[in-house]
Amino acid sequence: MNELVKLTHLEGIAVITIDNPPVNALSPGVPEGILNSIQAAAHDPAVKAVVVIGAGSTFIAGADIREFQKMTAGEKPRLTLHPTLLAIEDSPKPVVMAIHGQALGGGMEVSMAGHYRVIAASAQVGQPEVKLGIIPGAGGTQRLPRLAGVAKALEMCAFGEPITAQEALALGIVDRIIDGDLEGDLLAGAVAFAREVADRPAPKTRERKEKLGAVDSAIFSASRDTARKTRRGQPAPLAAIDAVEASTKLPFEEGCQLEAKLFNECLYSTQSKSLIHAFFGERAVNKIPDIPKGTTTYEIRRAAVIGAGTMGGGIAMNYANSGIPVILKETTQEALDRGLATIRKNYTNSVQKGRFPQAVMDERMALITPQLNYAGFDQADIIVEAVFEGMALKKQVFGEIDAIAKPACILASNTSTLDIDEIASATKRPKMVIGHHFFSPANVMRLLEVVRGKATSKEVIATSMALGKRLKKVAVLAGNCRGFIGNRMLAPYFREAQFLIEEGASVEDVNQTLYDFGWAMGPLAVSDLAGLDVGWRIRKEYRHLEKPGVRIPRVADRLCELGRFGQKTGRGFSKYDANRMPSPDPETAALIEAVAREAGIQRRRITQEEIVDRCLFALVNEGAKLLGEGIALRAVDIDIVYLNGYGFPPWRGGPMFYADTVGLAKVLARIQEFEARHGSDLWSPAPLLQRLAQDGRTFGDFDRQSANQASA
Ligand code: ZOZ
Ligand code: ZOZ
Ligand code: NAD
Repeated sequence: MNELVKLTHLEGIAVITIDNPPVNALSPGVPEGILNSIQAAAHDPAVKAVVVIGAGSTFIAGADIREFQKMTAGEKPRLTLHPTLLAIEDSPKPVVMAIHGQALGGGMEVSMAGHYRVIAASAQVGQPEVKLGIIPGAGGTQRLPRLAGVAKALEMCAFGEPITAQEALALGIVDRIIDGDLEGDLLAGAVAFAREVADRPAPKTRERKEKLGAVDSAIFSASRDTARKTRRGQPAPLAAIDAVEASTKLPFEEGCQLEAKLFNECLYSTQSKSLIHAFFGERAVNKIPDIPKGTTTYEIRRAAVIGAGTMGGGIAMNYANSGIPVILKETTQEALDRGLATIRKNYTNSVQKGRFPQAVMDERMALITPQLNYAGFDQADIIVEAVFEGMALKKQVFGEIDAIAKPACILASNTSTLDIDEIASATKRPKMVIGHHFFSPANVMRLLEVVRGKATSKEVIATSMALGKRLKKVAVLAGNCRGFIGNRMLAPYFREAQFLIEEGASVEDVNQTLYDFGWAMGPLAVSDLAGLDVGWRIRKEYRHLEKPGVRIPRVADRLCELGRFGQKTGRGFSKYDANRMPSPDPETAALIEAVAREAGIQRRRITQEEIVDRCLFALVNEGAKLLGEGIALRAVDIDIVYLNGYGFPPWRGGPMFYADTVGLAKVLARIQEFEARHGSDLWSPAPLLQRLAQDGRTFGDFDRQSANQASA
């Protein structure tokens, strides 16, 4: 019917194949191709029924999201789906949707317009639009309740998680699972099904009512409560709930009109632009200009981790979770036992929450071999070092593992800030040395910052990026400098948070204001989570670089001197109970006042605006500096680091995207104000930021220009 949609025939069954690689997104032309094919089949007397199937690895992954980007950038909409879906549903010949891979978003909506659905056992279906800050826009919120029932439709549309083929069958969303993994099995099964139903009256989803009756309205308020709690600050889940509720109150067409109105409101919001930016950003970070796809990678079958502290234990869990056996080495039995007890506690929590059964926990625990020596390290394909932050210790450990590891073993450091090249210099194989910077809690945070030393080989980088995916992380490549991308920016962010408490804000003011901005945790809470002693060790490493007369934060060091390292000791900026719940610590408050007094700081009332601007723009300014230096490949890489490693609100798109939405001229002006007040040592504006602001450009423009130059 066109390039994207093909119509063929199999003895009385019309087969419509959507062929728009890589994921059969609904780009302009696809809905039209389906519509034309349906009409041709309707008019062909030889056709008894119709099968719609996807070519390649999936059915349909949804609307072409790039079209949404074009629309919000001012282009006229080129995509319409609703009329095509009505035409499918009104087809006089039964239409069977044959789903493999994924039927997501608009893909799920297409499938629900069919009269029947068959599905491969490994496939998934879902309405993930809310993850892009939008809601289903082609009747999904109206048809899904009619098929799955209101409660499940509500959950799927408001929270976006896909479901398995088996669940879809149990709910009545699909009619049959087709077994068989061979190419052609699904088509054969779908065609056979189509023959079975060819003579039956075809049920139209939009006319079905049996699952809409007797709905307890309490489910909507309960769902709104959950959305407000778990999707804090996001209107799209609430809009999805409104639209699903409408399916129980309005006729189908009116429900669709309300859905379309809400869809448009969501689509043209900054939140949706931010989340779509993050969606493509997560895919962009894999593209490294000098490391082409297909670069040889090392096989990773066995791993070893050194240090079973806050990070080492979590890193070992990541390997075990991915089925990779991992040795966990410590220096003392006590530290090893403590590390293992934390791992066990984390897994037990997950089992208790029903995340996976006890048997899975047992399998994972069995993959972790705790020990106090280097036995078996000669078999490891990768060794990850996670000992205390200190160059002398790191070099000692790297010297030791260099002597034991096989030549093809990757030697990775989880250092937060230290020079990867200097660490590599302790080995005879600097090309095998790389930073694998995980984030606390390492079993939870999705980021893996991969730090490239000057000698690191391309194969080691390519392996690290692929390994990130295997460990279910988002890997972002960073250059080697103090703190790389994430922590280099974190330093001024934490600095301002501490200055603000010295100047008059309370710990709770700072944490709450940034939590309200959308961060998963405030900065002082993150310091307590990571361990104040980690930053203390870092500051001691770099103390010789401090410039006399330049103000530095003092409170964290003073807490460390008192043995208050944060969550791990139950006290830090805040106090913690056994369940990590914080409460204000009056002793810390007194300490802060004492520090301020000693430094001659006149405490004053600090506004929330000042807290947000000082912390956020310190972050952005440092981001712009390291972007200008080439430490990050793109501004979006920085965004992905912050979204996945530090709990930055996804609906603000990351710090650089946030700065774009504020306007770089405004951001620069505020930084210049802070420079005038607090000095150039702390607040000199990044040259790149100045350039972009002067030219009226954005970090997004910078990325586009870099991409154009790379492809020229
Ligand atoms: O790609 C994974 C995925 O989850 N995709 C997005 C699924 C999604 O969110 N679908 C909903 C879209 S919004 C929608 O459909 C609204 C709606 O209700 C329609 C209403 C229409 C109303 C019109 C009114 C104006 C997936 C699980 C599918 C595959 O994962 P993989 O890891 O195998 O592959 P990826 O993620 O690396 O993707 C491969 C390449 O495909 C690009 N891509 C994926 N989904 C896309 C898409 N491009 C455009 N639109 C999509 N829906 C992806 O960017 C990647 O590209 P490259 O260049 O990096 O290779
Ligand atoms: O609040 C969420 C979050 O994302 N917080 C931000 C965390 C963050 O910023 N991490 C980065 C720290 S900095 C770092 O790692 C880099 C570094 O090198 C430090 C160096 C020092 C600084 C140098 C300066 C120059 C968080 C994920 C923590 C919790 O999520 P929620 O708020 O949604 O709460 P929950 O309770 O629903 O938790 C979600 C799942 O996470 C599990 N969990 C929470 N805290 C944990 C933990 N697991 C282990 N250890 C912890 N401390 C929790 O059990 C839950 O699990 P599931 O199974 O229910 O999903
Ligand atoms: P931690 O103090 O919790 O754990 C360090 C562990 O290493 C201790 O259990 C210690 O006994 C052990 N250790 C010391 N020397 C050892 C050796 N020679 N062999 C084996 N084990 C040894 O510290 P952490 O927070 O897990 O930090 C570890 C590393 O990870 C540091 O480089 C740190 O900068 C980095 N890091 C920390 C965080 C964080 O948030 N805590 C995040 C990312 C990276």
